[in-house]
Amino acid sequence: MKKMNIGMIGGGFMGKAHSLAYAGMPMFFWPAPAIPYRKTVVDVTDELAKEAAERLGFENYSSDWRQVVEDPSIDIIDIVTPNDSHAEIAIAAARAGKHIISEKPLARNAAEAKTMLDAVKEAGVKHMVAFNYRRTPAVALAKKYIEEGRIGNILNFRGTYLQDWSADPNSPLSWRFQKKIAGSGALGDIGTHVIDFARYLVSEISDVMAVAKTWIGERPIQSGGVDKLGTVKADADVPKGTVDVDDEFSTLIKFDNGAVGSIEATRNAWGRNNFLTFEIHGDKGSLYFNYERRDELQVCFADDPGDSRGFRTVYTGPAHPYGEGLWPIPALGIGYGETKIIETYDFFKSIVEDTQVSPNFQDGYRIAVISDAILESAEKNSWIKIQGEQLVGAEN
Ligand code: NAI
Ligand code: SOE
Repeated sequence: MKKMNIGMIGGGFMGKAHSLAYAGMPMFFWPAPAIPYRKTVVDVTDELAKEAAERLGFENYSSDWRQVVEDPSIDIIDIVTPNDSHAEIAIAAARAGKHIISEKPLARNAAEAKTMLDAVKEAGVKHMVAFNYRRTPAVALAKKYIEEGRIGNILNFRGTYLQDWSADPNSPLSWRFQKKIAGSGALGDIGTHVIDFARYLVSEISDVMAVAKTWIGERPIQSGGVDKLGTVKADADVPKGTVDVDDEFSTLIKFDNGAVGSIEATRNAWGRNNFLTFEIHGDKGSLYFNYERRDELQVCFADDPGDSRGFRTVYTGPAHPYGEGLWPIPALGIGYGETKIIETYDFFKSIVEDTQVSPNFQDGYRIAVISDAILESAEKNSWIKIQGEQLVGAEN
């Protein structure tokens, strides 16, 4: 069976998740489109890269991503570094003719994302942006029901992404709080996942009206290494650095197809962990999903008998999207790892079958345009019309 060599740039949290997916994909989806081979992993020092190679199962390691991007034996470049390096690595990888999967957000802002989109288009390589939550089977099932007309015309989408890992002011100054690295805060980090849901499930977003807040203006500087995402608390005497991104935003949205709704995200919501939800109302029914209960899709169909109409739970399993490769009985448990395995499967399939998978750099760019508009709206306290070509579905 064909093998494809991976050069993975970054060996942190997402390095772990993507490595697990490379190892696991053929175990779930067989025959696999091709076998992912973990060839070379890169981190900022040889020491970190060596440790990542041992831990994550890569044959080689390097502290120079440019060398790996130029290596003729590498087929795919996987970008799992913080947001400020996505563009430079992706553009170099595209020019070297590599297929590319990049973590989200695609870039720090729309202008940067556009340079990446232009580069992959010019090079003719396959590209994917890793909004993996849409590959949760229950989310793909919601998409299927919507496409089948089961809930009719969509009237409203309400999406949230609530976490609490940064609610404590003593949790450290992750790169996720620094504009020069992250681009934006809760918006780019987690709000973009909800924007992806909204575009995937409903339609393109046409207008936004937002508020944004930074609740904690400075945080203890961490001493380097992989981010601990709030799990360590600094002592009182640790020097502090400035937070210059949003902790929270809420926005009203209008869609191209006439639907309306809202999106909100915060990492300061005590008690919420990975509370990534949507509720969608159509004129024939409603759907509700919460990632904290990701085996379940709540459905209510208007044509159910009146005396038993109400939300009921569908547990995803073999009868549902991706069921052919996952576990043989519903509710055995879909995890974060499975969403990444499915993502890897679809990406490899697109390469082997010469199609363009979604979400791709067009989607990543478009989501960056919407994110920029949300910040502009919050700053100007006014509705912002989303500019640029409407890209949903193009080249998918
Ligand atoms: P992390 O901080 O845990 O790991 C980043 C790794 O990249 C570190 O090992 C760091 O040393 C390395 N690195 C930094 N600059 C580098 C460079 N120039 N060359 C080589 N290595 C470099 O970060 P994490 O959480 O893995 O985030 C990485 C990306 O993944 C971000 O864009 C983030 O937004 C995204 N992400 C996506 C998630 C999802 O659900 N799809 C979940 C978590 C993160
Ligand atoms: C931190 O908020 C984080 O790791 C995000 O970066 C991811 O995108 C999200 O999936 C989980 O939380």
